Amino acid sequence: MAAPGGCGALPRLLLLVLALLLAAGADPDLEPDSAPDSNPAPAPGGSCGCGAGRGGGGREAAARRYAAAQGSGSGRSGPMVAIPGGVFTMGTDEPEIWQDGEGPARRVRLNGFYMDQHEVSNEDFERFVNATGYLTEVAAAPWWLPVKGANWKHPEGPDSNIFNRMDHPVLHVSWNDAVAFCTWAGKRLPTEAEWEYSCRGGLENRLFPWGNKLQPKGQHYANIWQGVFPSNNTAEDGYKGTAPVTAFPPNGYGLYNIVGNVWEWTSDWWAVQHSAEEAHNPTGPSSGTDKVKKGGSYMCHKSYCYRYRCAARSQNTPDSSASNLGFRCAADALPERQ
Ligand SMILES: *[C@@H]1O[C@H](CO)[C@@H](O)[C@H](O)[C@H]1NC(C)=O
Ligand SMILES: *[C@@H]1O[C@H](CO)[C@@H](O)[C@H](O)[C@H]1NC(C)=O
Ligand SMILES: [Ca+2]
Ligand SMILES: [Ca+2]
Repeated sequence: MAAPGGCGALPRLLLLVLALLLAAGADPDLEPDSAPDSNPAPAPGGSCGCGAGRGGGGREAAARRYAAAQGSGSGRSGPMVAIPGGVFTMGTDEPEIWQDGEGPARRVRLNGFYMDQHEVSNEDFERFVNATGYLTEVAAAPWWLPVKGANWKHPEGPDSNIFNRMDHPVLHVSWNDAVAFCTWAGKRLPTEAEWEYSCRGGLENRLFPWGNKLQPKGQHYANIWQGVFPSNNTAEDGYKGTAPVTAFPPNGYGLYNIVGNVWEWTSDWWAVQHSAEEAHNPTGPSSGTDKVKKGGSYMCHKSYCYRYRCAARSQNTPDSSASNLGFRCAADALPERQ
């Protein structure tokens, strides 16, 4: 079995691990800290006895919390950029990871909209939690906590904190949490098409937001993984984990870290078949089980997760959260309070 994205030089052991994980249906980008699917085994020793998966109770509770968060505030999160309407080529006819549904290339027409200039930061999210008392899905699932004790305030478990990284992206937030935040801020999640159009920054047919070369003139343009995964993270780009949300040069639309740093939730349901017909403001399938995430993360390397490209995509269930998955919001009009 070939690892997605091509992996000529991978050691045999890593290939074997990959093959096992793929066979087990794990997320192929091999992200060890990623939340499992929506139906993990209950925490060892943790006896909730409820028999529900992580989404059990969570889904309904999240809906309740989301409803509670609605209408409780207007725009109070990071600055937005006006993205001009236009037509662009979404996806690619030269997919690097064909099973992700990167193709076909298709013309998509979008109305103008606004996009957060950067990923939602810990500070942004704390302002939201302070104002609403919102509990994230992970924090609201007590039986889940003993597994690692990780949540947005304690990204690596109970002994960790975010005090010295308030300007880093918020982590361990589910799709439902992201929707709650954007709604509170007077915004919404971007569609996959809006996200990809934003990523391309006005360039056509390029791999990355800045062009086709990963490191023009040797410079790093995104926070990804350098070194041998998973044993040796050399952090050549300056960051072993997340970076501040405004690190690295912005793209043509003035957007930071649109690829790399953390994956970003979009509003679309996941599917891998797409019509080649031109579309106008597409919003994806009307239903599904997973939501589309875009942009790759600080854990991505070409050898196993070549997904820090604008056309690349992956998915998680809406109640999943992970140490490398965040979001940014979009809007049709600027919220009243910036
Ligand atoms: C949230 O509330 C705490 C406690 O009042 C305060 O110290 C902190 O600065 C607030 N955070 C933000 C982002 O406003
Ligand atoms: C990690 O990779 C760097 C650069 O290739 C190398 O200098 C270093 O010795 C490696 N460290 C380990 C623990 O393998
Ligand atoms: Ca890095
Ligand atoms: Ca990102």
